[in-house]
Amino acid sequence: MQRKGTTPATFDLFAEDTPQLPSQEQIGPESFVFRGFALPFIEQLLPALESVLTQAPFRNMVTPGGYTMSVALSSCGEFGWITDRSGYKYSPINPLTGQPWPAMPGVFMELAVAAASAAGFAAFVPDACLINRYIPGAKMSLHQDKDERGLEWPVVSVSLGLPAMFLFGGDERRDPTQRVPLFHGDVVVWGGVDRLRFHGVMPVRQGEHPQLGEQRINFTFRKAR
Ligand code: MD3
Ligand code: FE
Repeated sequence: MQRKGTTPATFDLFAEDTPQLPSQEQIGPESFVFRGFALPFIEQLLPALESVLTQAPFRNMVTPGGYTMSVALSSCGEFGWITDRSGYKYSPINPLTGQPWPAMPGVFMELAVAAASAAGFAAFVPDACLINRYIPGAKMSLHQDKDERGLEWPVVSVSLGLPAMFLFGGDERRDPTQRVPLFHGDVVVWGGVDRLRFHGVMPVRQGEHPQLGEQRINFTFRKAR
């Protein structure tokens, strides 16, 4: 997957189809893609991520249906997202360590607040950041995010590493989906009428990212309570 904005611009006199980063796209009435929005934060973001993962390592969770997710998960902030035999929920304790989740690093919070505000959601203070890791082949099936109590708040997502094709559906599982490619540094904000739309991620393709290697990492910032 080649990102348009990274092709050399030499003699490109008609460059309107090769937007420079950062740029903004609207994919729903209240959903926005901010291309490259996380790039100015990267130098601080990656060491903060390392520190979180040392305290709360990734694990492949098993759904209540007995299916082991191909996406590995961790969390930071006041609440993390867990599954057990009884279902999915937010918990202040990491069941793997018996400890509270690592605090949300300052740079994570700054990035989430800035992106929400750029999309018109003022005063967004997330209390949970879910961290997903996709190795090549990993995918996320079409689903809704509705375990949060504060559905009036948006979700902010940050994509790092290998690119992925995001699937954005409608309010019903059977509704058609639009495909949105997401690249290293892209930030997406979903809120309002788009908050309960079905969405998923197609299997991540084999590749090697210069900074993150053979993986895609996605942060989703939410207000869980
Ligand atoms: C649209 N993660 O963790 S982030 C998830 O790339 C999840 O890892 C995907 O879906 C990923 O639940 C996609 C994008 C996302 C997150 C929440 C949404 C899109 C959303 C909530 C409502 C609508
Ligand atoms: Fe989701």
